[in-house]
Amino acid sequence: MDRVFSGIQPTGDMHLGNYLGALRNWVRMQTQYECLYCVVDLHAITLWQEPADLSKHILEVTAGLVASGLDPKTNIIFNQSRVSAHAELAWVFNCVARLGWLNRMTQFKDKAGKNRENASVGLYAYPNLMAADILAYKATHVPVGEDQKQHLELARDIAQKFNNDYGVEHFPQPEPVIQGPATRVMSLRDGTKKMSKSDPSEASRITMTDSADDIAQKIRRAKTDMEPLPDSAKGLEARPEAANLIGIYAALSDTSADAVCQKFAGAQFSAFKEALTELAVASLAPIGTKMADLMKNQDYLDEILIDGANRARAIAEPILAETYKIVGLRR
Ligand code: AQP
Repeated sequence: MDRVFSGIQPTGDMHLGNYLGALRNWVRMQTQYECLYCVVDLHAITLWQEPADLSKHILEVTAGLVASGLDPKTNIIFNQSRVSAHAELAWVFNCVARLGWLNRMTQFKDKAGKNRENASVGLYAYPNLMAADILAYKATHVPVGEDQKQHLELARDIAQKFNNDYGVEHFPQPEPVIQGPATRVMSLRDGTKKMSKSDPSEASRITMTDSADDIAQKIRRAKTDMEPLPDSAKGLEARPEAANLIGIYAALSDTSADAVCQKFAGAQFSAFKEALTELAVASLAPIGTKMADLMKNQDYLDEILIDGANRARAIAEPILAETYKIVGLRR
């Protein structure tokens, strides 16, 4: 049976990259698949999180998922630390994955930076936990942004090595689902850097709780070049900031970058930015308002996470038990 798993870290304010790269696809998939959407709080602590901020962000992200249109009754929405199968299976995978595989992970290199010796072991082993997140449910489809493609490939390698080592067909090969014209939304301040929750510059990202004024100001200040807009997407080559803004417009209006270029061919950025602001506010403001409403009822958000975790556990525990048996940890 087809099953979807995907996760989001409660490391800060959810942004337009999370929305276009992941969330919008999650909402679309909820009618076609059995879906598990996880607030991956164990992943979050691979980098330092202030405890009070972390617990607030877990609820905010939960509110963001529901406000974006995910139904907590039909989908399983929960936070990772409530289901111990994730951590338990991750340990098994720590013993399956090879050091050489993890050494190739670009996200570790980016996040550890120059001070690699001082990075947490958790940050290094992050992809093994991600493989466990997916395979604890034998998920077949994983909707993610472009930045997670390499980790998904590693999850496939782990599933295959486990099956080969033990001579079983236990874990499926999960398929990445990377869809839409904005699978990698870039920073508004630097078109070569991914839009990210942890970028120190607030101006680099549009968050899902930004007011209409904030959105307008951030788009107005977004870095661009001096050329007018081209008449086709080909003209965006070597213009990363222009390509990013056109990609965002295309994703928000459900069209292609080519169609957006045709519409604004020859226009100056000032006019295009006004149109983009209008579109971004129309898409995000209702979600932001709903999130704020949901945050007023934190008991309800806790109930969603507890109920989701109970349902997730019911799927993961038999799969973990079977895994332990295959490995020889149980008779
Ligand atoms: N800029 C992006 N463009 C498209 N998709 C993106 N995603 C993240 N950034 C972009 C996708 O959103 C989902 C959840 O991501 P995450 O929060 O688990 O982790 P991340 O990829 O590390 O996101 P951030 O915002 O950059 O967080 P920090 O700063 O904490 O590392 C994933 O599917 C991701 O692909």
